[in-house]
Amino acid sequence: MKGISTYQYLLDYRKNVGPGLFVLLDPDRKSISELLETATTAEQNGAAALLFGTSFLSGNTFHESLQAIRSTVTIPLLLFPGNSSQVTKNVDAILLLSLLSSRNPQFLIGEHVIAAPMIKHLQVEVISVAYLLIESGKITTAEFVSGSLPIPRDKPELAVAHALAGEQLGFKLVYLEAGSGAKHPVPSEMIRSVKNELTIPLIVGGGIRSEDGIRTAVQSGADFVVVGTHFEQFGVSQLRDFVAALNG
Ligand code: 1GP
Repeated sequence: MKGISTYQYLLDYRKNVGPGLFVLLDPDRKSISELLETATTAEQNGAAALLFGTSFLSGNTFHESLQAIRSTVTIPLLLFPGNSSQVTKNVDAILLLSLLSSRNPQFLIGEHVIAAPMIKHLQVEVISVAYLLIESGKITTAEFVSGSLPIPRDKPELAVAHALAGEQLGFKLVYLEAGSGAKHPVPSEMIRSVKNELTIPLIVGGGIRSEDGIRTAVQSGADFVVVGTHFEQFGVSQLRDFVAALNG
């Protein structure tokens, strides 16, 4: 990755390697040694990048975990922050998420204003993300904490309009998010409809727990697929198979 931005790495990865797996590491849910094991297994088995963060920080090992991962793995480490308090320079880039599916100014722009001077000071790369919560069969932490309604899962046209607005506003990625531990992942039809209209890469995550789930997301148009809960619950023995499933 030497000499190029993390965003350019992601664009090149998609173009030259194909769809990629992002493994989500949540410092509230696992010990430092467990997070390290997941991170190293992800790296050894071809994950495209690691996401690190949590929607509701309740533990106190955030920085220690991040430092341990940062000093062990070389694949890109992307901050996936629940709010401005998680901003750090100890990552390759910050996914600056704006919750475009909400009408809650705090997560549309408020947290960003709080974080902006710190991000500028730290001189860390920022990748702006149009973040869309999709209804997934139960209230997820992200929905609850953001106090926002998700996009109904049977309204792909609403997801398309939000994603297009994100691209037109200059966001660099779109993320269709069913929520961590979602009962149902983002519907294929919605992924397909959004992908058809976008020129920027599409990330899909939430509730994906199997190779079939990966295949469905990728075949519907996901450029990057995020998996967190499955590896937290069942360990990383299937990680290699999940990466293989990206290619059919
Ligand atoms: C959550 O999309 C990610 O932000 C991953 O979801 O934990 O359900 O895999 P899971």
